[in-house]
This record gives sequence, structure tokens and C-alpha cells, in this order.
Amino acid sequence: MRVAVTGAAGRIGRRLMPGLAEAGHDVRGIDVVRPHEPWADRVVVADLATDDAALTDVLTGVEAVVHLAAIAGESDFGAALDSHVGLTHRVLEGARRLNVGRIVYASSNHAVGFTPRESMVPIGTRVRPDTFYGFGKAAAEALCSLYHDRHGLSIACLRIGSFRQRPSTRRELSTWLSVGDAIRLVDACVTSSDLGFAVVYGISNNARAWWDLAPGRAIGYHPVDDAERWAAEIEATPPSEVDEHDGRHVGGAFARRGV
Ligand code: 15L
Repeated sequence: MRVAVTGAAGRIGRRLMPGLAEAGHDVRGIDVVRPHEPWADRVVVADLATDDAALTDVLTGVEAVVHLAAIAGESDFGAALDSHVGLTHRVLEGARRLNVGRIVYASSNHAVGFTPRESMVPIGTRVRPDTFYGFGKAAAEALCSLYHDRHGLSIACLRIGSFRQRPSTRRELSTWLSVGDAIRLVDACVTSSDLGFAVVYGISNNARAWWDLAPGRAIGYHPVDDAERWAAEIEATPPSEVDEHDGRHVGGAFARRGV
């Protein structure tokens, strides 16, 4: 598949660019900064928020766009609206206009972060953002739903957990998404023959997972990594204040009352 990645030089983008190419896709990217990577010539350096020509350039002729570009944490309300809702609107409009039939949207677990910790949180749980960041992601998921229903775009919204080389906290024993599984997840979204509109949790096959992986498996995502491998090492350290906050809601330390 011909795939465009926004935020190609970011933490996830830098891994997806070569990972999707290794999986056989023809990948190009866009970012405000040039990545220091051997594949940097595949990235258009431009601001997606303002540069219409660059947006058109990167989306022309692709079959899928993986939209990662955004502020990757909490900000103020206006910045969250611009970064998550405004930018996603530009990408969805561009996709509609240029006949890109498939979008993979990097949402976040923080769209439901104020959900109390339970044994298994279904994908249909009430939207319960823990921050303006999570609110922006939830709103952008709703916008994706509109573009699916109104324009027929196939869209996956990935509620990504903790994308890391390895887990390093108690919470991450449940929320970890390995690099390999992230590539498998996006590859499944890009190649699924029946994507429609899907919201899936982006985590590895963690023994302690509290997010339901069934919707992911339904579109062909079969994670292989498990954070449990690091459990003994992580649990040997004394629990910290962060661990205590992390333990209350699925969004962990993002979900704090009164801040
Ligand atoms: C996210 O969405 C953030 O981008 C990332 O920095 C982590 O905090 C992650 O969620 C998480 O919940 O661990």
C-alpha cells in the first residue's frame, strides 16, 4: 500500500516509517522537522497546520494516511483544539478531497482516562477524558466518525497506551505498546479488508491488560509482546507516589482531580 505518515519524525513516526516499509509498504511522511534518519528524503518538511500545498503533496496518490502529528501531552484548551481537532480536520478534508480512502488516527487511552480501573474496560465505555489532551483526542475520534458516516472513509482510531521500548512502571505492565506491536497494529489497519469505522486499544498482548483487545483482533491485530517479562524487575522497586495515582484510573497520573 502507498501510505503517508504525518508526524513522521516524532517518537512513534520514527519507528513506523521504517517498520511499515519493512512490512512492504511504500511510505512517505511529513513533519515540521527533518528526522535524522537514513530515510529522511522520504519526509516532506512542512507545517501541516498551515501549508496546504505540502498537505496536498503528501496525500496525493496514497491509499492510506496514518495521522500521528499532534502535541503528545497536555497543553491549554486552545492548543489542544488546534492540535487534535483542527489538524485532524485538515487531514480528513485532505483525504476526502484527494480520495485517500483510509485513515489511521493516533488517538490515546486518555480519551477514556478518567475511567476507574476495572478488570477489563470495553471499547464502548463512556468517553471520559482525563485532560484537554484526552478531550482533544475524543473530539477528533468523533470527527473521524463523522467523516466515516458522511463520506465513507474507512477509519481506525487507535487509543494508544504507553508506546515505549520497554515498560518501566507498574501501570505500564498493563498499558505497554511495544514498537513491534505498534507496527503490527498499523499494518493491520492499513491492510484490513473490512475496516469500516473501528476504535481499538493500542497495547501489546499484556497479561495484565485492562483494555479489551477484541476489537483490535477483529481487524487482524495480533500482538505478540507481553510486558509481563519485566514484571519482577519493576515490582522489586518500592511503589512511588506516581504509582499510587497511576493505580486509580486507567489514564494514570493524567487523571488528577482539581488540577
Ligand atoms: C499518551 O497518550 C502520551 O502521549 C504518552 O506520553 C503516555 O503518557 C501515554 O499516553 C500513557 O498513557 O502512558
